[in-house]
Order: sequence, then C-alpha cells, then structure tokens
Amino acid sequence: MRIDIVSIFPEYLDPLRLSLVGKAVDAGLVNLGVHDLRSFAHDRHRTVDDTPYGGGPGMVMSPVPWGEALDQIAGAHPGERIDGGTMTGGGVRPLLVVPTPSGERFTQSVAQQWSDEPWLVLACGRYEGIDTRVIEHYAGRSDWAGVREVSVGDYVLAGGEAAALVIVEAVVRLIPGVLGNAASVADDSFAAGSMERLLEGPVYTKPAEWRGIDVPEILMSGHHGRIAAWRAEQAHARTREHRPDLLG
Ligand code: JFE
Repeated sequence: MRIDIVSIFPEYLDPLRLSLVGKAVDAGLVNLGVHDLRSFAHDRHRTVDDTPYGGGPGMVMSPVPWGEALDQIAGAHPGERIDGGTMTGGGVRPLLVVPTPSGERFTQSVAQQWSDEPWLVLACGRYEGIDTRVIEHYAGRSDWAGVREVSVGDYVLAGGEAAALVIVEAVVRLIPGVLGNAASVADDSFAAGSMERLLEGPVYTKPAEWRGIDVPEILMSGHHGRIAAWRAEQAHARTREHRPDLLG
C-alpha cells in the first residue's frame, strides 16, 4: 500500500518511522510519503491560509496550495511509487482521507476496508479546517477513488496530524504480513466481522504475585475451557462497566 500524508507540520508524522508502521515501511509493505503543504505555496511567505468568507474567528486553509499538492502527489505519474519503483497493475487511484471533527466516525470496520486500498492520501488540516471546495473537487475527480471525511473521536484536535497517526496505525497493522500473529488481529476488541463486540478483559504476565496482588487462580489452572469461560465473563463485565452502549 502507498500512503501519502500532506501537512504543514511534516515532522509531526515522524513517529510513523518507528515501531509497527516503521517496520512495515522498512519491509516494503508500505510506501510512505510525507509532504510539506507549504512547499506547494509559491508566495514569499508560503501562505496556506486566508480569512473565512462570511466572517468569523480564525483562518481557513486555502484550496490553492491543496490543489497543487494533491495534483502533484497523485497526478503526474499515476501508480508511481514514492521510492521510484513501479506499482504492478497500474491505473491505481488514490483515496483521499480528510480527518475532521465533522466527518463520519473512523471505526475498525473502516480501517479493515481501507487496509485493502492500494493508495491512501491523507490531508491534514490546521486552523479552522480546509476550504470545502477541496472535498467537493476531489469527490468529483474520476482519477481519484473518492473522498472520505472522518472523525477519530468526539473531541476537537488542533489539526489533522494526530488523527492521521491514529488512522495510519489502525490501517497498516491490518495489512497482511504486518502483524506477526494473525490470531491477535482476529481476537481484538471490535474486530470487524466478529459476532460479539466486547471489550478485552484483563491480562496478566509474570510474576505470579506483584506488590501483594495475585494473578487469578483460574489462569494458572491449565483448564483451557474454564479459562475461556472466565475470560468471556470478564469481557462482558468490563463492557457493561465501560461501554454499556455496546451491549444494546
Ligand atoms: C482539523 C478545528 C475548529 C476544527 C469544526 C483541522 N476527531 C477529530 N477531532 N478533531 C479533528 C478530528 C480535527 C481534524 C482536522 C482539526 C481538527 N482542526 C481544528 C478547529 C473547528 C474545527 O472543526 C483543524
């Protein structure tokens, strides 16, 4: 999968070079490109924002540098890899992903769907957001796979970068070959397609006693059937306590 991220703070995306996503990049499973939106602004001050039509506080991101950036990243040589290689199949269209508090909820199900996409382009806004015509324009472009405005949660961030980190990590760990243990994907809370949507119960490791707290006896018993039943009961209890909405 190719992933491009556009931001006025490209260094904000540096953590994607670490850990699981970084390893997927190093292994060639993900081609990651991070782009500075300001390099697509041509005025002396590299301006990317302007005052909002209709008035109001703050500034809005101009559609002009966004159009230049997205066209250059996707346009000139469609399907070309960031590393200069060539993608098999060709004619690959990018899906434009725009984090915003007013988007559809980004869920595990969405992450699962996007893990099959060949090419994601994430547009990270700042200020009061991006001029809406950027969304409208790329939604109507047949050389793009579409536009998805998504919210990673009901709180307001200062920009799209932290949301982009969340989205990329959630998607990349679902790409076949990225996670070592396929069972740990299937067993996740909210795993798409699972019958029950329960939170994970508690987990323990050695030592068997830590600061006066014992690991529950049942987990030491070796009775796999009873352990599974206990874990299911713990999962239900935690879901009832933390997320009763999931039980209906
Ligand atoms: C941007 C901002 C004032 C947004 C009404 C770009 N889930 C989630 N929370 N926050 C974001 C996503 C997010 C994403 C992109 C963003 C927040 N802001 C800040 C300020 C009103 C806003 O939208 C700018």
